[in-house]
Amino acid sequence: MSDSVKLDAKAKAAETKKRFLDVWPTLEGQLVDVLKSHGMPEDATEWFRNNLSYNTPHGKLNRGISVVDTFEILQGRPLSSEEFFKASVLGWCVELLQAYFLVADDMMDASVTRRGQPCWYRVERVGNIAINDSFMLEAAIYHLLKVHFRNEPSYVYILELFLETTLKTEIGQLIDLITAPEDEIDLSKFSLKKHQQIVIYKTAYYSFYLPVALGMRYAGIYSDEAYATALSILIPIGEYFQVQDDYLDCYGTPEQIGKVGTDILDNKCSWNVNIALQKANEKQRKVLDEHYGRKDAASEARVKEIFNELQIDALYKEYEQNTYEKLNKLIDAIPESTAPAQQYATSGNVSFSLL
Ligand code: DMA
Ligand code: MG
Ligand code: MG
Ligand code: MG
Repeated sequence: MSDSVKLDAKAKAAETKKRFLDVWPTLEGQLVDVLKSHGMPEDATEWFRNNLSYNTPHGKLNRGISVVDTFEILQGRPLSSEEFFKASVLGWCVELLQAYFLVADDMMDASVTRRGQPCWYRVERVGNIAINDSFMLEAAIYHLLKVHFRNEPSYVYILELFLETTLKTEIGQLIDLITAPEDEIDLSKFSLKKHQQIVIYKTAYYSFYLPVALGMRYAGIYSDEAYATALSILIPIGEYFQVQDDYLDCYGTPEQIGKVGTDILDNKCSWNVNIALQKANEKQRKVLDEHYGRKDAASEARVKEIFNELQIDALYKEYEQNTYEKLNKLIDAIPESTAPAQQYATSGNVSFSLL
């Protein structure tokens, strides 16, 4: 791509993000109105408004915007304002799904910060109410879908996509959590195979397949083959994305990732520890066995020392380069007949910058 085309793509992406963000206040207002229509007291409506605004619009928004991009690429022309709005509603529903998962995930992972602010359950007066708040973020999805999509031919397909993807993600969270028991640390139970299954279920489906499949459903695509093709490339991209999340849990700065890593303390079957287990000599393995998953900073530091000795960061860079090439090959192998109109694709090569 030439520099000017790249610049155009960047300017267009910034413009789309701005327009996408502009849709949010309308949706937030419609959701808060639900509580008002039930005659709820002011403190309840304000609580729900805070829940929505604290947890929904402050992320990277890649997932939500990806619905809009997919829909526009498939139309092969700029969207009307009505079309942009409706595709954005679907995008915001993906962001609400993400908010719902993250509020719960941060409680389950005992995390401290998210998107550069305290995790919702750690905000004053919230605590365990965050459990119900996460349910309300999920319920918000189905309210918005009913208001905006009930008369669309794609309505049932869209509902199915949200429901089935939610189940997959929850299965993923289940295996993530039971592979990381707090009181029974046994690193011999970890493997890269297990890790792959965890990350595909807990992350890849909802973060990568769901937004694209929603754009396709709304565009009226019915071919099973088209969804299978989308899945065949989006699941490996999602897997790569979660490997990067695992890597950054240890190697990213809080400023960079907006959160403080907890994977070592939490005994998580993460990419880093699986690679370390493959490379460790007997002495290093002993340190990992003794210190991984222990809830103290000194143990965490000992594990990080071993990761550094084993040069996990260099191994990650190698993995990243190989995966980038592999993913581009997978994309290039998709037959032209199933590829969308090229002139509206924002880039020929996928961009894997995920921060
Ligand atoms: C996140 O896995 C998965 C879901 C479904 C939220 P994670 O706990 O590694 O995410 P994070 O590092 O953002 O807490
Ligand atoms: Mg987490
Ligand atoms: Mg988690
Ligand atoms: Mg993580």
